[in-house]
Amino acid sequence: MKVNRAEFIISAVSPAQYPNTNLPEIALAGRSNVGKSSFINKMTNRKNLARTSSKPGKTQTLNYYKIEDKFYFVDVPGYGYAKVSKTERAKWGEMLETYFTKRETLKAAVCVVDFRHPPTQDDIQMYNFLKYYNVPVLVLATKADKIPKSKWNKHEKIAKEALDLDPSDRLIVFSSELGTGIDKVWNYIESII
Ligand SMILES: Nc1nc2c(ncn2[C@@H]2O[C@H](COP(=O)(O)OP(=O)(O)OP(=O)(O)O)[C@@H](O)[C@H]2O)c(=O)[nH]1
Ligand SMILES: [Mg+2]
Repeated sequence: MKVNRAEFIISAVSPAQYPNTNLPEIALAGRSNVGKSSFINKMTNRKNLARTSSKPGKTQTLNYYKIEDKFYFVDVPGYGYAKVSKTERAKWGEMLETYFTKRETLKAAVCVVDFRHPPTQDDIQMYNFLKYYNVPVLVLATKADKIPKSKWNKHEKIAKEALDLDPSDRLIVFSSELGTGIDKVWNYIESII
């Protein structure tokens, strides 16, 4: 898909604020600072559509981006960020649970993991949570530019094994720096929306 139109729509916290257009949605899930917002920018060929930061915890709400009037990317706040209070964490959990379990227009979750390291306990938990609620998952192993290509196969195998990846779910190696994997991700998105 060649993206001509991509626009920020709303920062939502509760279902009343979700758009009611019935367009399909693809949500980004992953550890804070892993590269979810950078993924959205790379896919839409925009520098600053989704706010990115070297400081973790930038995305705090469900941020909706409408792509070509065809679907939404939903940027979801990341997990594993230490400096949040118990109350904030509980609010975050409730917001995600409501979204992932009840949103009928949700077509798939992109589970973003850091390709340099094995998936964390939080990554595994998020993946299992999505599987439990029957959300189709694309595992996006990002920051691939940070490791040599000769190690990609090994890292891919480790990631799939750690997640116990369902044969119906795909893993795509990605880099927001180099654009690695963009075409594969577009093919995936176009096949599900
Ligand atoms: N080298 C490299 N750096 C990346 C890549 N993707 C993201 N980054 C960097 O990682 C940092 C975090 O990226 P974000 O996209 O803001 O991460 P996020 O997952 O949206 O983080 P939160 O909003 O805090 O949940 C930024 O400094 C990005 O430039 C990548 O593919 N390669
Ligand atoms: Mg973000």
